[in-house]
Amino acid sequence: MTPDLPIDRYAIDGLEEGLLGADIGAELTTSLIDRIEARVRDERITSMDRLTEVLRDETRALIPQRQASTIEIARAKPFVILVVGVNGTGKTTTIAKLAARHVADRRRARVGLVMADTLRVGAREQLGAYARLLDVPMEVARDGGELRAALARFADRDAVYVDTAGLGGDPDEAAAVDAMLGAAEEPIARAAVVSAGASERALHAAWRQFDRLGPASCIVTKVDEGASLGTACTWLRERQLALAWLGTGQRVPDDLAIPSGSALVRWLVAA
Ligand SMILES: Nc1nc2c(ncn2[C@@H]2O[C@H](COP(=O)(O)OP(=O)(O)OP(=O)(O)O)[C@@H](O)[C@H]2O)c(=O)[nH]1
Ligand SMILES: [Mg+2]
Repeated sequence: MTPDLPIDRYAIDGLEEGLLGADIGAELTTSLIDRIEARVRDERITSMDRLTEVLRDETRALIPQRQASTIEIARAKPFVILVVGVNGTGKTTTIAKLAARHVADRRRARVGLVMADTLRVGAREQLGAYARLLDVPMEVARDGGELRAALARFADRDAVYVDTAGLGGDPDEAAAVDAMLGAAEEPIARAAVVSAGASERALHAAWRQFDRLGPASCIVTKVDEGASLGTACTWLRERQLALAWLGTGQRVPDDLAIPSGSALVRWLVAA
């Protein structure tokens, strides 16, 4: 025991080691440990249970929260959310998970799906299969005009999810989504999907695409595949992008988690 730290110094050192070992990176680890140490001192924390709670709180506080604009737009009816991301990150699966949750909601929310990826073979069939399973309507939109028409048909819906083609390295792809959003003439929230396994370099490249689309929130998928959440969390902090959901597996709708402090610690440290 050190005189100024009621909890054993070794417990905090162990925590620091665990965080560094989980690839959280030096910056995130230092911020977390500094904040935890200050609270241990100020609150005279003596139990490991309380230390775990503080770790959860502080981890949650480090990751950007939802921005006000998302809440504003959530009041719109229908709440339209367009999902963007690099190929194969889990956009369509995540939309299915979110739509299924909406449908299962006690309030029996009415959901609509729009497939705006008309390029990839099978994209329409994939979302269509989920639409049939969930018994919700799906529209296809090849451009802004068709998106506007689809949204008009979904005016009675509570929530509409718009799926898009995976963004590659070509900036014109993001420009095409941007043009479609402009032509839709409706308030549309954008959510970015990234995979937890993406490297720092890949996340920065993805941002070059997302930047012009101004996503208000982010969903980090594939946290179950063994990569630490650390790289994605550092990137979210840099971009001040709010973390809305975690994709924790392939099962629809089960494998979707709210990024609570305990979920974040679990997927950060247990990776
Ligand atoms: N382990 C794991 N697999 C996931 C998760 N989310 C999606 N997948 C899988 O990732 C693969 C691609 O998912 P899709 O939803 O088709 O990805 P997408 O971003 O829509 O792909 P494109 O439309 O081709 O760009 C599928 O095999 C999904 O089951 C997740 O959270 N964890
Ligand atoms: Mg897809």
